[in-house]
Amino acid sequence: MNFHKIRLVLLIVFGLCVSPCLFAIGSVGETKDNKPALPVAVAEYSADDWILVDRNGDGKIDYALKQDKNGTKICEAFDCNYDGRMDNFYFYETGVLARQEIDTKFVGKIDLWVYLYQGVYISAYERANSDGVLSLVKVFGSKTAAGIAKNDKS
Ligand SMILES: [Ca+2]
Ligand SMILES: [Ca+2]
Repeated sequence: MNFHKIRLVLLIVFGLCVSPCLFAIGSVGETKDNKPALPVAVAEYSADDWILVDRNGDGKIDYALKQDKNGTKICEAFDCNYDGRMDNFYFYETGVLARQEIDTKFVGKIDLWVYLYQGVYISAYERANSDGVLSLVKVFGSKTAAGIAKNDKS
């Protein structure tokens, strides 16, 4: 096995370990499930499983946080426009931000997915139209799992 093949195998293994969600990235024109992975209605968030916060003091929950038994973040949901529906969702892997799903139009459907590398670098994003069809897919760099899969085929 030559150096390039060993490097490719190591990069793929690293990518699989760091951010498996990146392999969910689609392509323009492909239908994307634009339903949020978490409930939209703030009433569906139970204080048994979530830390609930009323950020603006109007008596309605608008932030929810789920942690594991060690206090590591698993996911967060925000109601950014305080209309009773969560519209901004953060998903963590081993406590590191891996993906954000946003309902940018506040209609109860996700239309923007942002994938992160090491919790801070945007490695890719996808945007869907109102029918859930991907209208924009952008993948950045070659240090991400998606970039390796896309660019490094040696
Ligand atoms: Ca509130
Ligand atoms: Ca909302």
